[in-house]
Amino acid sequence: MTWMERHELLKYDPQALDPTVQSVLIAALSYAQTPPSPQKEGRVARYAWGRDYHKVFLKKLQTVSHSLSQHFPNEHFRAFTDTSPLDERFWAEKAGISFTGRNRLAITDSWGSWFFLGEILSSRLFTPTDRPQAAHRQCPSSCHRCWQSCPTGALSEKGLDARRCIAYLTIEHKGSIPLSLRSQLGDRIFGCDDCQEVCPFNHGVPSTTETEFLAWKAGPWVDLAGVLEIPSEDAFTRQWGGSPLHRAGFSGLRRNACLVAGNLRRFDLLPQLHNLTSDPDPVVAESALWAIQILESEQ
Ligand code: B12
Ligand code: SF4
Ligand code: SF4
Repeated sequence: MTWMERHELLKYDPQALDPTVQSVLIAALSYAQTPPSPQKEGRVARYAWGRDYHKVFLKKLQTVSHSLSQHFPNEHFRAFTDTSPLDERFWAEKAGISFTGRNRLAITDSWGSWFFLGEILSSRLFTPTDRPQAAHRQCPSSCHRCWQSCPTGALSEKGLDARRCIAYLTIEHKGSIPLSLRSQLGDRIFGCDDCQEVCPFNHGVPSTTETEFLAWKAGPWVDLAGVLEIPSEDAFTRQWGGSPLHRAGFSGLRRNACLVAGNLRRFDLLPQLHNLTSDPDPVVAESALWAIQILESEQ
């Protein structure tokens, strides 16, 4: 994520991004859903169960932008979610809709942290008409459940060490996952929700009504054999295009599936893993070999 260094100065200064910006309009879109039981294999973080929010949320923000442009024809409005250099949690806090918890996520009273953030950069100066509420809230001083629950110890008083975060390792990281962190992945094939699941603000939160999230593409679990057997990059894109899982890439998703197969002691997947040891992608081949070694040492 070296782009973050390049964006450092822009995170808190929208006018450095676009000198005409006068207001940042912040929006939140819930993706809250409860996982059905029983548990299966290849756990997927909640935000990725349905259609990619970059598409779903951006479309909504663009509709609002378009409508604002019609009301204020001499002004500019640009919509983003996730992809702007701005630190969206910081701006959500400024807007008064949330505070940033010890899990480093934006939290509101009614939605916990199960929501996406997006923004519209506006050349028109909007003046808030109500008083920010949530920005005054904070984590209870005695609560450190998110730190305690993190499987890799990525959270501490220093903040989040992204290099240890399973969300980073399974989604953004290219190449092999460090040996010392592989077993902590457990059954997680894409992303991680542990520091949100334990948060008291996330209990009893109403489900999202967004149909694009409720209609699952990946859903809460992904069949490991299916991922290990994807024959080509084209087949990968056909299956996962439009889902957040596409972000991990053909290499990353198969790498993750190998490690999860090892962690879950999936002896029945040994044939697929053996096939992958001769894969042209060295990261996938090495991850398959790691899983085989774990399984064979226990047979
Ligand atoms: C990069 C990024 C990530 C990275 C880094 C996360 C992070 N906390 O910064 C990774 C890939 C790990 C990640 C993971 C997730 N993300 Co993310 N991510 C972003 C993104 C694109 C940029 C955030 C950013 O600028 N971070 C950098 C700085 C500002 O963050 P910081 O934690 O305050 O930085 C401090 C630490 O890095 C620390 N530090 C620096 N070096 C070191 C070294 C050590 C050793 C330590 C301990 C600390 C440390 O110092 C920094 C300054 O205080 C935003 C979208 C956006 N544009 O804002 C989404 C965003 C924050 N992510 C989001 C989501 C949903 C997630 C996940 C929940 C996905 C999942 N389930 O797997 C996880 C949650 C992990 C967590 N507990 O934060 C949502 C959060 C919504 C909300 N309610 O808050 C956002 C806002 C996207 C969106 N548009 O909705 N994400
Ligand atoms: S997403 Fe998972 S690995 Fe990352 S900080 Fe939260 S609990 Fe830790
Ligand atoms: S688990 Fe506790 S400390 Fe962590 S974000 Fe939630 S309230 Fe804050």
